[in-house]
Amino acid sequence: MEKAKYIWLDGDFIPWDEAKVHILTHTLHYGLGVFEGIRAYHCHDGRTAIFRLKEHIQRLYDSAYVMQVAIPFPKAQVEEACVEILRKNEQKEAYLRPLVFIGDGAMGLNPGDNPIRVSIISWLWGAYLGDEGLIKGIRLKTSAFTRHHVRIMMTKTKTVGNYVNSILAKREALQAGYDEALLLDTEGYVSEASGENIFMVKDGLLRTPPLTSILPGITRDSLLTLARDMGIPVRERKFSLDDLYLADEAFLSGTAAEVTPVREVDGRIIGSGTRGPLTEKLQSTYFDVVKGRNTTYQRWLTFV
Ligand code: PPE
Repeated sequence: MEKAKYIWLDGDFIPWDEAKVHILTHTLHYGLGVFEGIRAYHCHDGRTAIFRLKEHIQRLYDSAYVMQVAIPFPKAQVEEACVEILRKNEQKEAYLRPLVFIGDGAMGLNPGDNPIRVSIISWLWGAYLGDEGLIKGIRLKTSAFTRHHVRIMMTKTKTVGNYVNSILAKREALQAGYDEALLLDTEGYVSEASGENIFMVKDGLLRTPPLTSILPGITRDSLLTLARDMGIPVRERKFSLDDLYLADEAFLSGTAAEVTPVREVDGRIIGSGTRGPLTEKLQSTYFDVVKGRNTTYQRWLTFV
């Protein structure tokens, strides 16, 4: 990763190399922390726009609220810091990572009154699943690990510790020669990938699992809005692996992964084995929106 000049930590911009924490940092030991991933794009007119900043920061505060982690900054200040860090780092395009964590003080499972700390990091992050993946599609493997159950984890939060489940699944997929892992829910229905939501297309119908026990993806929400506005029929309902194997098209959505086509699942070729036509349409519309070429959705952009 290429270093930027500054990192925002607890209200101040400090040099990248000085953004360090103590080894007793509570989150390091027990995994209670919340985070976000946000992208800023270099627009066609030369400006930089952060995509759906308000929604990402709202989800950060929602995650923190559910996990009873009191963020010691007003939302507006964290939003402003996301804008400001891009200016300070002179980045036209970046991935922003706000992270809320519990600092050092008491050890043990009850964090007591350890300080709640907030940082924002910005760095250049290319295509999450590869440039080729964006065009040709990736190979997905169903994981032996099940997605978190709603009585085990707060599945709608972006909690640090939740991602151990994702890491286990991702590594398993990579070790088997696949690009990404698909996780099923505790009933065995398709839920989401290690770091993305999933969509499938069958007979012109766009399908995605409901928000029962998955991360309410902001990219997912954006694509559902775009699809509905384009007149594409959409259904948010559970589906099984055999539904997915028989799909005409499939793709993953996420801030990092953007819209990545899926060309194979567990050895079954999906549709024509390449990026499908509806996937391509949604993908190109998504890129037009985030890069400010499509002005209909300019309400989603925060210009830096
Ligand atoms: N599900 C999971 C489990 C998930 O982590 C993400 C984002 C999504 C769905 C899609 O959410 P959204 O970005 O709001 O559309 N994953 C982030 C983390 C990537 C990482 O490796 O770190 C991301 O895409 O930023």
